[in-house]
Amino acid sequence: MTSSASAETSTAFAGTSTASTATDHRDGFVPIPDDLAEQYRQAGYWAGRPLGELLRDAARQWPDRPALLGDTETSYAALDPAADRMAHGLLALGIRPGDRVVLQLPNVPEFVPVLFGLLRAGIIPVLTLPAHRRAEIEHLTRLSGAVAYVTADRIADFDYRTLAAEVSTHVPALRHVLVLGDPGPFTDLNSIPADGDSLPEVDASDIALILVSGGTTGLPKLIARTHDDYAYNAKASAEVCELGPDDVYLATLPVAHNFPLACPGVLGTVATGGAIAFVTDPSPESAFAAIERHRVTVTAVVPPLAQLWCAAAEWEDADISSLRLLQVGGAKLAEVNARDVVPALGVRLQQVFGMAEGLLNYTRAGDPDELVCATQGRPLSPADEVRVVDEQGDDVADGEEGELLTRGPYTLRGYYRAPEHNSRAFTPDGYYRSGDLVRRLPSGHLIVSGRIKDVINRGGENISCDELEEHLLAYPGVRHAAAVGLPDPALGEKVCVVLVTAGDLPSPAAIKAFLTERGLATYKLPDVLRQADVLPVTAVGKIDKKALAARY
Ligand code: OOB
Repeated sequence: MTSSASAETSTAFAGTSTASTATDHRDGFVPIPDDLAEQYRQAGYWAGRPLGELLRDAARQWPDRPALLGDTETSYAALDPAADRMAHGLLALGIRPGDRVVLQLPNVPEFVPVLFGLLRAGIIPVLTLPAHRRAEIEHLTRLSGAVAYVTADRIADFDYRTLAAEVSTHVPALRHVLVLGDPGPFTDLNSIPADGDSLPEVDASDIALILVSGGTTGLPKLIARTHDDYAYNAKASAEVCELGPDDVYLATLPVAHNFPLACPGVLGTVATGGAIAFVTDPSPESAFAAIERHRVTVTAVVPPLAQLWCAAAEWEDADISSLRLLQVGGAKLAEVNARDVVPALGVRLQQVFGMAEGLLNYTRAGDPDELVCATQGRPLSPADEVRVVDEQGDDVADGEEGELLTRGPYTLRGYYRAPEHNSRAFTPDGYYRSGDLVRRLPSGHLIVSGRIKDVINRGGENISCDELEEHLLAYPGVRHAAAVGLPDPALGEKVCVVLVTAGDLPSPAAIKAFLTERGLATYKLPDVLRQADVLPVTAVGKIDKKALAARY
């Protein structure tokens, strides 16, 4: 067995004291200031251990327990050396510690040894989603300065080797393409694992991996997360979800996303010795079958999927009684839909309001139903600092709406290589401006009431899309609702409402009467009403408002 930390072989993976070069991976990284970092260490939030050690520890503590569930089962004792072999193989190709590698894999068990291999080699994965295409992959490859691209041959009917060929042509710095499955003209990922004596020493305060921002405007941004901060993110999340070695986590959302990756997701499950199962298709048919087969206990979904699962529970025969916790987050779960989850699926509901940038909010096991259904949880860490501020940046009282600003032991201080954007996205004292509008209850629970960007400005009147959608969802037969602003010569923007309904589209007059009946201001009533079979969604499954607005 190889050792993960050997002082003699510590090479290019240097701390801040080493002079940086133009390609140094820390160029453009904004660390947490030293004095605060020291406090986080003192308080035990940062354990000073690299993420790769999570798996090492699990293999020591639970060698015979299953780690990965697929067609075959992989124990922790088998997974640990598989990750080492991947690390050695990557280094043997000439990829060095500190180099960036764009990782784009579907939800398959192989994702785990590849991720841990990269982490143990000190190579920094840029975690992209299967739904990303040329524009995003090229942009992320260039911006991160990646030297390699790890992908799959095909996912559904899309051929990623074609995408790899295009990206390689346009980004000459990309030296390697490694493919899981049939490699075509590229390198077979499964042919690279190798033996070796020692792996580089990895500094826990250094960048472990890079997440991609979920922002719905502009090009995606890079979020560099350190070993220290991300290990805390995963472990503290596992604690809140009471994960243990008997749990089976189902990766339903794309695993490269922060939510299924570390909230507590794959990494939190590894940290607590549980097993991980995977589905590439989150539909009730496929996910329920996986839940039954692997006796899944925990999974995470976005609100539209939660709704779909609730409806499907009526007709699907699969036995999903092993599921104890359904985490729902990524977008606002309307209270009416939250109330359906427990009776429809027979699970505990947990709302999760998180962001790749850091801050996570969870409802807790002991919270009364009222808080679980009507709020998006409260901050994970006692060290999370949350401010709710008005347009002038002044704190508002509890219960009042304002923008959520945050900093803390696992929240970024700046996007990677984005100094110009950072000057707007952070306050001078380091708070991240989330762009989310929230109300804070005296208990600390937050209610997401909208997004600064997700507002329609109708002739100077601001309309929160979330608020309008919540009302529309209460209309009988309305399954999904989305409000978007459409350009209007007189008003600037007009309110367009798109509904997915069980039967015929209600008439505009009926909708207006219904909303008026619910006490909604006249200016919030839709100007345009449209019907859709499905709403377009972003890579992680949220309603894609940009695409929707472009449709009408
Ligand atoms: C998660 O992360 P991202 O980075 O894809 O998106 C973050 C944004 C938040 O700023 C907020 O606008 C929205 O998504 N959001 C929610 C929400 N959870 C996220 N809005 C309302 N209610 C919620 N429960 O989406 C994410 C990361 C980790 C865990 C969970 C979600």
